[in-house]
Amino acid sequence: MQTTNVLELKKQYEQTHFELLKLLNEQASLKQQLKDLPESERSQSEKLLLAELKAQNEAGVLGESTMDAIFKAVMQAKTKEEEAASKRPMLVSRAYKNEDTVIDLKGEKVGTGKASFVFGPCSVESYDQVAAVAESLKDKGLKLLRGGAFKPRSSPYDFQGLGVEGLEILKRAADEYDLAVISEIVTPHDIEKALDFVDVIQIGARNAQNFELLKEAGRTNKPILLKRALSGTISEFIAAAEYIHSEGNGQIILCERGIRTYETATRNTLDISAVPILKQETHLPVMVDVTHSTGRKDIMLPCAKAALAVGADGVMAEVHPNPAVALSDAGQQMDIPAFDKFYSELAAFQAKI
Ligand SMILES: [Mn+2]
Repeated sequence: MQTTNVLELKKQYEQTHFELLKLLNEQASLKQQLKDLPESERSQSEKLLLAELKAQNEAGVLGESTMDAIFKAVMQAKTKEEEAASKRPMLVSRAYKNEDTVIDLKGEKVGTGKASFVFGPCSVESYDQVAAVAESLKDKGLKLLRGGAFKPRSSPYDFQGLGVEGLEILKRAADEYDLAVISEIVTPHDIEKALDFVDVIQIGARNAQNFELLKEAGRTNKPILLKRALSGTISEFIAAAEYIHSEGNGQIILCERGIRTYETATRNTLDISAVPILKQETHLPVMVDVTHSTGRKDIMLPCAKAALAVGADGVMAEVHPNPAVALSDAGQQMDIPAFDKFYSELAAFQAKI
């Protein structure tokens, strides 16, 4: 090959790069102008386009899989506008909103840096049972009462909760003792019903990726306490909160409740590092449920202290006036004297940090 010929070929080769880029830009510009048209109406389907392209390229030198790869990359090319949209920070993220979200529950402000406490029985069983715990909360100057009316149990033959009757009991006790109620709702069609009874709707670990339930909760203006899924990663947890926020409700409390690991010494493994990560990544209050994460009364206090030490906005634990006869989680609920001791030691620790 003659030198001049090579120089000419090199020039032509280089020129194709510019032509290709120019064409790609033109294509993106046309796509932008057609953006209000549904994708199916902009051109033939990608499949037909590719088939036609391959037919035209029969005499070409590009290999078939290379053609496929180039075609795919070209079709996925984003305009500046599309690129910016895909990088938009999530509504729950610190990048989107830097200041902490504070949630006011009948005067108890969650997310200010001063920890809040949520206590109550696993399941609502009777008015007297709930009232005994409510009275104990009131004596301590506490404000947040939990109790399960709808119980998503691992077995369908286990106690499923009192349902609406349970919500009525919680509401009555909350009114009488001036408390705010947190209770779990398990199906989208019960959300509206719950609005009359509860101050906070809990979405439990088993439903943390029930996206229709999350969206329905997002369409209310009730604060939501969202638990981490049984085997949920932190990013899945944040995405679940985003499902709620994306529908308009930004009043979300995240609750770390332990994750499933190979460890059997505890019911779940309390992921204490999730607390500072969630505080860093999101602007939402973060609580720690020490009952379901540990499943052990003997280590609940040190774990609750650890939660406060790493910056949790609150601690949740189960209390039952007579745990031995509880219809669910009998082994891990504190009785009232144990609760008194637990709370006084935790409050003393809180005062020191
Ligand atoms: Mn429980």
